Amino acid sequence: MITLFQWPGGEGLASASPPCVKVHLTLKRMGLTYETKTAKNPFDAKRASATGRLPAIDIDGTRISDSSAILDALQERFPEKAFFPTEPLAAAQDRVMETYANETLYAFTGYFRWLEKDGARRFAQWLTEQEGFLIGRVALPLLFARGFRKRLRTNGVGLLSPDEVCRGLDRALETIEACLQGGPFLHGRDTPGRGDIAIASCGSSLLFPGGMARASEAFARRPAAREHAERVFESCSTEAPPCLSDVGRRAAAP
Ligand SMILES: N[C@@H](CCC(=O)N[C@@H](CS)C(=O)NCC(=O)O)C(=O)O
Repeated sequence: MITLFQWPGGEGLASASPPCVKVHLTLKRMGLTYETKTAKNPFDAKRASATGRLPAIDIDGTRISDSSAILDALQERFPEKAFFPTEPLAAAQDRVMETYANETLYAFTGYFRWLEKDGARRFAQWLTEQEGFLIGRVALPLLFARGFRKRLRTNGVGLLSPDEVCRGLDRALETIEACLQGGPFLHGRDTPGRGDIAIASCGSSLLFPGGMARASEAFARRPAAREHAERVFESCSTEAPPCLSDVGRRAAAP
């Protein structure tokens, strides 16, 4: 029995949270059956996860928090279904890219959701439409946004201007495209690894909900990175969310 505790999603994306999407895609690619429990507020998350953060997972009664620890546990528990590279150099490159997504791309996602003007307006609008947004007279996710903003400032990304973050995102997408030379997946591989999945999860979250202007512009300039994200979803038997294809359509429009 596998239960995934996650944040809500919508608009064709299983969760608005990149690490939750990462675990979804991994479970799908491994062909494992699981149920999901969706937190509506930080209290639900605190009950579900020792860290108060999601994703968390129950595998045969053991609760694990943190997406990378969850992928390790899945690989250990179901070695015959694991698909990550195991040859030492390829496995190391795969983990480096996963960490790059977890740290760098994830921080950019937070910036566009909580600090950049257009992105924060769209994300707040999406949040207000979610069930459980209000408890009593308090808009919980907005209180919870304070924690995110504080963490972004501590990490340094929250102190940057939108132009600086857009340049950083451009460089990150350029880096991803360089690592895609020679194959459909990172480092010339024919199948996705944990790095591919982590990057596609952050990429789709950067564009979620649809219409995030400046993140979309960055992706429109980097078609190989966007197409890679779509390919990763498909390789995990999951339809890519429209926020990814919309960028491609807009970029192709005269
Ligand atoms: N490194 C963790 C990050 C998990 C994480 O920060 N999740 C966010 C949502 S994307 C969360 O639950 N935040 C709640 C909070 O910070 O209170 C992972 O990969 O699972």
